[in-house]
Amino acid sequence: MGNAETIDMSDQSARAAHDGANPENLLRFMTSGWATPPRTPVSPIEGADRFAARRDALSRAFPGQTLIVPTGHEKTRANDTVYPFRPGTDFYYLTGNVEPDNVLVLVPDGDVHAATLYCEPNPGKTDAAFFTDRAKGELWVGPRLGVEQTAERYAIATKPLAALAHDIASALAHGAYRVRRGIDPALDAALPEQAERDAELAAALSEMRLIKDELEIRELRRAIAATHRGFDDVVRSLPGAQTERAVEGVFNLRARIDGNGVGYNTIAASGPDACTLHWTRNDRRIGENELLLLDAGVEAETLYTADVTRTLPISGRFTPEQRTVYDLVLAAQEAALAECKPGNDFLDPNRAAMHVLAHGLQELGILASAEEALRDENLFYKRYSLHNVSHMLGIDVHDCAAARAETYKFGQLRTGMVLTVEPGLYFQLDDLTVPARYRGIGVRIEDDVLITESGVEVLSAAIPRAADEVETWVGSARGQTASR
Ligand SMILES: [Mn+2]
Repeated sequence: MGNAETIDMSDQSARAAHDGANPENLLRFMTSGWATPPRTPVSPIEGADRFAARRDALSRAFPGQTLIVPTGHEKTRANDTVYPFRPGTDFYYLTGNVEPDNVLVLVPDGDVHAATLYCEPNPGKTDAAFFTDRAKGELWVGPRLGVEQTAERYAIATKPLAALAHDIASALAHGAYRVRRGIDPALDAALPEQAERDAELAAALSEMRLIKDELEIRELRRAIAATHRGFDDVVRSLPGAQTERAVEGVFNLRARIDGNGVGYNTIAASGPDACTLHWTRNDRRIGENELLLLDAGVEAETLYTADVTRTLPISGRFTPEQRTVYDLVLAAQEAALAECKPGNDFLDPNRAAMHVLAHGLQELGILASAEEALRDENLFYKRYSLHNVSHMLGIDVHDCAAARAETYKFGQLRTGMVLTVEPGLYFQLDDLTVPARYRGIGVRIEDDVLITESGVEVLSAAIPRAADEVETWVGSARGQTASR
């Protein structure tokens, strides 16, 4: 048994250095004279039964063992300011709950488990903390939902977080446990390491998420539709956009209006910055005849995120070199999409795309021999394409990351999986193996797809993709501005 009794759930920062002290008289004055809050009933979240079904499935996978899944805490940005809170993915998948600090505990109860969500109480204004505690006080950061209302809203038994340490300690006294590590440092420190057992819990949770249900697919569609609006906003702004940062700002505004925000940091890469895969500095001025690679996704209020990339000619017209590279990447994507069907290897779309890219690179005189480049002991095409074309997509942009290789990377595509298909070519400015006229060109085309019984549905198909469509899309925005 660990030293779970010592888990420190107390808050760190009651008062900041620049706050004054509160005299006793003020404390008395502040805690009196408030109306009794109305006890408004809370309606259950949509899909409460699905969250319960997921907890049941997890319970069946680990009979007789205590399972602990925390959501994590707010992270300090500097001193007493914090980043916006993002719930732990697995915790959210099992509860739908979005408040920080909470912990889900499944304790064996006969053949099944009893699930309890530990959360922060809402003491209202009966306790001076409501105005003295900057981190959790109601007047500083807004009220918590509280123990009773959390139970109603999320259709799950609840207890105050203060009871967590004691309850975990007594559960552990009766048997084995597993904890979702890497989310809550205090819990991790209090529970002795058992790397393999805890990794198995993380893998099981990731593998549950490999197949999406109808509600999840609906939320992904919403996130993708919002992302489409964000791309439209960017395209409309392009004639006046002078910097990558302006592009990022336009997309992120849409993400904040239509969802929680972005599902990952927006990549707004102009010109040669597109050759840096995860370019998020976004600090460059955009040149007139350059490409803009925009890799961005809106996260829906339910945390499901899109992940879409388009590469746009700023002027509304691809140069011949840009067009050549673009069409090659598009052909690779089409070849990959044709391999997206149930029963195929997860890696089949990647193999198809790399075959097309390697042969295209040979035609451009960049690779001496595509067949040589494709051999396992060479993989020379990777110098220009760098990454595989697919990853799972869901609550996390790189979803199901803890799944075992045999169920994900070396597994098969199955109906209900949602993944990206995103080939790219990146010709670095200083790459002497590339003809000078192609250097500094980076192109990625990324769509989000659902594996269906009959093959594949491209969920992001409404966002212009073929080179002519992209030119029309960007060009029409330029036309409107020119007539201003
Ligand atoms: Mn992606």
